[in-house]
Amino acid sequence: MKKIIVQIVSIVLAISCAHAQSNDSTAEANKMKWWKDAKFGMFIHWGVYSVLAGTYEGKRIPGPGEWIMNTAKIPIDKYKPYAKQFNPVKYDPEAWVKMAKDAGVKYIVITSKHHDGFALFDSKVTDWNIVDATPYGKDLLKPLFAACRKEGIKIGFYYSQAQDWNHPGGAAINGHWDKAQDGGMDAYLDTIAVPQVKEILSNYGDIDILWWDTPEDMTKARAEKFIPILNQHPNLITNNRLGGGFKGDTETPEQFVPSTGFPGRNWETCMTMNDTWGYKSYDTNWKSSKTLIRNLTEIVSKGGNFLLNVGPTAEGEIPQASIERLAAMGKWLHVNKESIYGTTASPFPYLSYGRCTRKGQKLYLHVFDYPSNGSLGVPMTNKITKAYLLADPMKPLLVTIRKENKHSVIHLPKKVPDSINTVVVVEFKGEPVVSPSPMEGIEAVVSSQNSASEGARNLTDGNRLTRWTSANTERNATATVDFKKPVVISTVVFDEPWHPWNNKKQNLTLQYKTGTIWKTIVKKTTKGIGGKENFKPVIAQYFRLLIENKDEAPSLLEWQMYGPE
Ligand code: FHN
Repeated sequence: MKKIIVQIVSIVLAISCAHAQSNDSTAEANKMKWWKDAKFGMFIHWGVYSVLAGTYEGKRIPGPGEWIMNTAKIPIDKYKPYAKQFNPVKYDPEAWVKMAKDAGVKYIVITSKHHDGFALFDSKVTDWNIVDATPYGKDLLKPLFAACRKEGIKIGFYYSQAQDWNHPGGAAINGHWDKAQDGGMDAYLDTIAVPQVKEILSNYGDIDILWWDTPEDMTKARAEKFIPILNQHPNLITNNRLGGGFKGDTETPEQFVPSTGFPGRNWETCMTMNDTWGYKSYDTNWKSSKTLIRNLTEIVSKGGNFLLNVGPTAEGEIPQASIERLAAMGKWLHVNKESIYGTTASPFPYLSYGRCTRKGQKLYLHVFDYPSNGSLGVPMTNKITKAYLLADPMKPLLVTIRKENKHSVIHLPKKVPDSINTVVVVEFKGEPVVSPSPMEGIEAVVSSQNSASEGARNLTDGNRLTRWTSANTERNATATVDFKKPVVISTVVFDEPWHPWNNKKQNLTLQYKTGTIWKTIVKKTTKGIGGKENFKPVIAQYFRLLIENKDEAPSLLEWQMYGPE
């Protein structure tokens, strides 16, 4: 009898746990719904550093503009007076929000306080803020919040919870350089960071995102100081940078697009348009609109969001170069919005000509490299019921079937409709059944492997989450595949297991065998996240990859090759 009662209790417990869990995951999904659909946000880095604009005492200081105090080791009593020149009289938050909205931006995240500890809001816990320390004297976040609400744009505040170079006890990457910075970090968190986070979460109404940054010296106990506040805002989206092991809602790759995205996690690539977040008067290394539109597309095709930065001047103007780029993105999005917002990731691991996004029974093929013969391969076996250009939906495109590689072919107009990214819509039946890669089922013969768990089979298994690593002592590894018969190859893709910040490099050489000679097709130095190369079709049975890593055992997550689609 006792046994039966125990069993019943455990079943009831299991059911209620499962119920609670599904309630939790429903609440989580509801909370993230708008964010997942939004895809495109605008980051704003703005503060006293914008006055210096990259120059201190006549010297151009390297690195990002908002780091100038740390990089140039400016003492507090020399940095603080610059606030007297922070007078953004040209600040027009309504115009900023309108410009962002026209660009297709769905949310804005602004630095409420960056690492220099300066608050852009009317803080009562320190006078190192816009109201008390500057001639401008008015809260900058309040009118931005109001403008965003008016225009239906979501709003988030960035808050540097750990680093603070102007309050005693605040952390500093590379250490303090001014005695006045010394103090207890716990006291700093209790008297400045925690109360300020309460202020930004309650001064204006409910904000949508709280964006932590650089969890330097943040232990679990220190991070926990913020949790009760967060618990009072169940709809607030937070990122993974609080520290102390808190995962938050989003992963935040910075300045790069991860090759695999983050399966099972929401993620957002944040990126600058030039080489700085905060304004630098002489940084003109602007990314082109083409790069930015393609970055947005690539990120969305991998299931992520793009948070693209602008750094306004101390007078309150967004640089013209940023305005132009945002306008170009808006122009492209105006025609192609359906292929970005509310979409999910591509069903195809790779497409030689570009990227793909999906909404229900529609695939959006984003064509970066327009086929010279006008034939666009769709590597899936599903029946395609309709195809057309998103820019010209009334004109159907001819679809034929290429039996030999189970692809459909869309016949495109000869003249390239959009040289940056032509979007072709494909309507199809069923769930996508992707045609196998030519390397599927073929295991590479490698010069060595570290262990069975990082063995050769991981290299070509189609799973970019498993990894092959050569023996510890190896620096020049080889991997060879035998297709058993001649095949046509025109694209190679590599995925690597590192973050670009790890500064890892590998030299990769792809070769094919003709007679007894190995001939080189592609040579590439990768930066830790792999890459893709298209080349003139090569017919061969044997291909090999030479992987040189000068610092450690060569390693790859995946090596795949494809023929023309
Ligand atoms: O140090 C900051 C940097 O200034 C900038 O704010 C970026 C944005 O993601 N975050 C930090 C570096 O990761």
